[in-house]
Amino acid sequence: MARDGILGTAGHIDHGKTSLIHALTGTDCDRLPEERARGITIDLGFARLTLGESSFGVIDVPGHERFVRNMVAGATGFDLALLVVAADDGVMPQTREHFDILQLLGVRRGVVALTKCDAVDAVTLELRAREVRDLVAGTFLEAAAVVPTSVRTGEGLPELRDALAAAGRDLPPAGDGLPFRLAVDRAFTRPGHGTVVTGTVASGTLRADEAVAWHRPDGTTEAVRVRSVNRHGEAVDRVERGQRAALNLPGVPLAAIGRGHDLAAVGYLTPSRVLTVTLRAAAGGPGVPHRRTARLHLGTADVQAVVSVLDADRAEPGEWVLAQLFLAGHVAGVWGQPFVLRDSSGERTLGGGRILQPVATKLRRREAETLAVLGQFAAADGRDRCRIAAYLAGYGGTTPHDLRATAGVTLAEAETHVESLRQSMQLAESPGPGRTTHAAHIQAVETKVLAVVATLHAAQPIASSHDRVAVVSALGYLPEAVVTAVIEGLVRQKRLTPDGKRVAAADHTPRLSVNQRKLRDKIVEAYRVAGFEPPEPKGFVNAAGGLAPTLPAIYEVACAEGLLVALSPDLYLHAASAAEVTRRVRALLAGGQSATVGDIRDALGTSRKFAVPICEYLDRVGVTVRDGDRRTLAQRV
Ligand SMILES: Nc1nc2c(ncn2[C@@H]2O[C@H](COP(=O)(O)OP(=O)(O)OP(=O)(O)O)[C@@H](O)[C@H]2O)c(=O)[nH]1
Ligand SMILES: [Mg+2]
Repeated sequence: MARDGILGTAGHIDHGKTSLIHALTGTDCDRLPEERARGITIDLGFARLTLGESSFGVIDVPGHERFVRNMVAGATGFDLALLVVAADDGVMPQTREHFDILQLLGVRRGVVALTKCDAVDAVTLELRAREVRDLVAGTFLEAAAVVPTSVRTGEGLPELRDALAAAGRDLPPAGDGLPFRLAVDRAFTRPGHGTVVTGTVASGTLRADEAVAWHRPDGTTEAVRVRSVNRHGEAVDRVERGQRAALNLPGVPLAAIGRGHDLAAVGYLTPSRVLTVTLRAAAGGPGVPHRRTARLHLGTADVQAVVSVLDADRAEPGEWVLAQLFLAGHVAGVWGQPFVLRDSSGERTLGGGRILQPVATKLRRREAETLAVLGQFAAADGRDRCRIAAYLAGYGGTTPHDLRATAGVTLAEAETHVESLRQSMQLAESPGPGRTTHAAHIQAVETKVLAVVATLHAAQPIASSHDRVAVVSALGYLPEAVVTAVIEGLVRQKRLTPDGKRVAAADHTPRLSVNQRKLRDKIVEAYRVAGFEPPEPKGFVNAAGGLAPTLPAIYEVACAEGLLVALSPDLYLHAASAAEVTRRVRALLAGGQSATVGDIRDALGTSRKFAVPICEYLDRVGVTVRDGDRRTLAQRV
């Protein structure tokens, strides 16, 4: 089915672009007074061209070298390029530069018009045609029609229409399943309506009355309502990818919005000042060295950027590199989005490429593993892109919603791919609802957790298990939720053995049997409840039944595990009570105070029977020192 597309001009100044569009459409795109006075195009012009059953939004660009930035802003949405070369002048600098930009932006279809053919003889015309063929050899225009035209005589205009209709046939369907996105290229007010912005719909569909996210270059985002949607001056129900659209935003002041701002489905894009990209230095240019300052043209945005070349010292002319762009302002991009880099003075095109990470953090240069992953990312299919995006998202993982922008897939595709990658164990659950991460990250944490547990066992071979908190804190540099989830996963996989809030390695031979551990838990609980008036071990003989002979071993393990603290033979405190004792005695003796056993007994609210061994314990562990019958805090060295 025929669909609308965007037809855009390209070519050197004065080569007859605007005249040709006028002849084809009846619209004079030079609408600014200054353009009319100077006879040149300064900013983008818009028209509409009907070719058979297809209708094209036309964008006429300026050829002047000083306005290439406007050309780039328009060219970002071209489905079909009309490269204009004047037969009298031939291929000129902006013919080449515009043509480079079309290639960098990934334009795939087009036609060449050899204009002003009334002004040259047949031999010259033939020469120019050959010049053009040389220029386009090996590019998307290699097989394009080259049509001699004249707006003076009308020659070639029907042939040009036919050639454009043929080249514009079978455009990819509009319904791309992606959320709505549009880069604003113009803003104005319509009396009685308020602010109107225009742009080319880059993806998705927008209906009148919908809310969109308005992303500004300062990094802020605001939800705004689109009151009405216009196409070519008519109100319509909706606009879709590849169409020119005028959107009425009644709540937005004209001065607040303009070229370089983005409108997108709410929750789709995230503005960022760091991008990871694949970058090709322009073939005829100076190359792009590491740390080069440049201007990034993305959508209609034009932002100062510093290039960090990740896998080389520089991109030689014509060469692809992996790079990061550090920006002076925010841009809201998606995976695969094309961009152009020009030098800071706006004099030449340095290169261009595609976004790999629309929201990136600084990557270390020359890190082989990351570079290999990024290298695959540029050429990967949708499923692999989801896998790689999940890998790049790290431990925190990603959701199918995120993957729309970070992997350039639809929500339905993301859900299918995530499911299939989970089935094949390449993705794994990550903490948080609906989040998955790359299995490699989980495996790396699993390895670390198992190593920590092994170290704890080696340090205390007698302990049957170790507190999960000890494992989590040993890996304090990783997100706690991730480590906790990995421990649970290892327990489910039976690679760790659970023991209440504690865990043991699956191959660890515990000192205590399951029943002994149950008894240990009961005893420890009794000590916890008893506080500073602990029970006697022999009190558990009855409860232990057949296990009674093993009570000493159970106490030994409970102490090794840090659950009980031994004060003297047959006298134990719960670990929490022992900590509380230390805290209270420290408070009592603070500021150089001294105290007798009786004072300490009163401070703890216990009896002399326990206070004496408690004081001896405090001397032993270096909390207090004894001098006669008084104690003071030990001097800490
Ligand atoms: N003889 C002749 N002159 C032409 C033809 N087409 C355009 N011109 C003239 O060339 C001059 C430039 O034409 P424009 O259409 O403004 O050129 P442009 O490529 O749009 O220029 P910029 O937008 O400034 O880059 C004008 O004076 C036109 O009258 C043609 O087919 N034959
Ligand atoms: Mg013009």
